[in-house]
Amino acid sequence: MKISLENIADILNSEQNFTIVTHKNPDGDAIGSSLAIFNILKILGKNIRVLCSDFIPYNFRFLNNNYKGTKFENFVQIAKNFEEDDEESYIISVDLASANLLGSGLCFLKKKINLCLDHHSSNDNYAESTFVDKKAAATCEIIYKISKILNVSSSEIATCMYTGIVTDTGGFSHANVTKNTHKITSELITMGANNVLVSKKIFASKTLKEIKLKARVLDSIELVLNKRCAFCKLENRDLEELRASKENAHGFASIPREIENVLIGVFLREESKDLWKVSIRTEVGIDASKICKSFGGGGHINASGCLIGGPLKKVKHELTEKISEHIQKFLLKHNMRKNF
Ligand SMILES: [Mn+2]
Repeated sequence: MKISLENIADILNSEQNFTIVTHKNPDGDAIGSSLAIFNILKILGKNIRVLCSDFIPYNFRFLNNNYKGTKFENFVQIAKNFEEDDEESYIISVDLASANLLGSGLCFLKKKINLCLDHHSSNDNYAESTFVDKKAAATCEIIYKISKILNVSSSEIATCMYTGIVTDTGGFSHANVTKNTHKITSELITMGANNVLVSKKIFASKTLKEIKLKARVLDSIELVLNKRCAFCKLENRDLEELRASKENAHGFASIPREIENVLIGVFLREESKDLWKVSIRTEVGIDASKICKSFGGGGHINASGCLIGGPLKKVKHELTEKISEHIQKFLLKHNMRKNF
């Protein structure tokens, strides 16, 4: 069932106990929107907790200064305890396109979500009430609108929302940025968002291990389909050799698309033996979520993901076949030459 922002504000005012959940492998928007709502509801005097199946990457932990409930590091533990908890709670999901993305720690909540706030075009309507704004660059843009209706603001809330927007737009560089995104961002800075701190933590706080992992990713780049598609990868072997963990392996998905003339960039990360996490980034006019959907995944129009099983060679072959169709269609539409 669809719900209006006004009705959402009414619910936040009338309910007392809340649980916020978001997707596994949380990104800046998942964390920013969870904690923005947390801070809003705290001001409204509510009981609230935030749950996530996975740990929060270390470079987002600066946001937990105001998170008095529990430490981020304990999210996984809280999720486990919560299962035995019988306390009535209104459950809100943020930035969660499908209940399957809750991850193993929270899958017991799959059918219990009361309200979903999201901006993914692939949202599959799993919640009792759903508000999806496909034009919003980040879920945090939606949370911002709710905070305006509730007339609640603080610099902590603004910093959380700013984090979600700056990460989901790749530092305001993706095609999802609208004039509204800039308008909201400007108002967030007026509200006291610490934009300098956020940019420093997100774009300039990499560990040496992360930079060395990035070197491996760069070294693996391979161009196919007449240099219109680029692949790169990170294997578990790379992590082992550099004594790095999966936590250090983030922010690589956009790399292959940075190459001139590449229309589709693919980053492959080895999840486990013969299982690859695929991140696809596309040029405007090519639907990444369609490509990923054919492999059981989804996401945004220019940034999507899926999981594909099998040896690397087979996975790359399957992806190349599918990607080739999309590139040919794009080139034809734009009267560009195709040589493959
Ligand atoms: Mn998002």
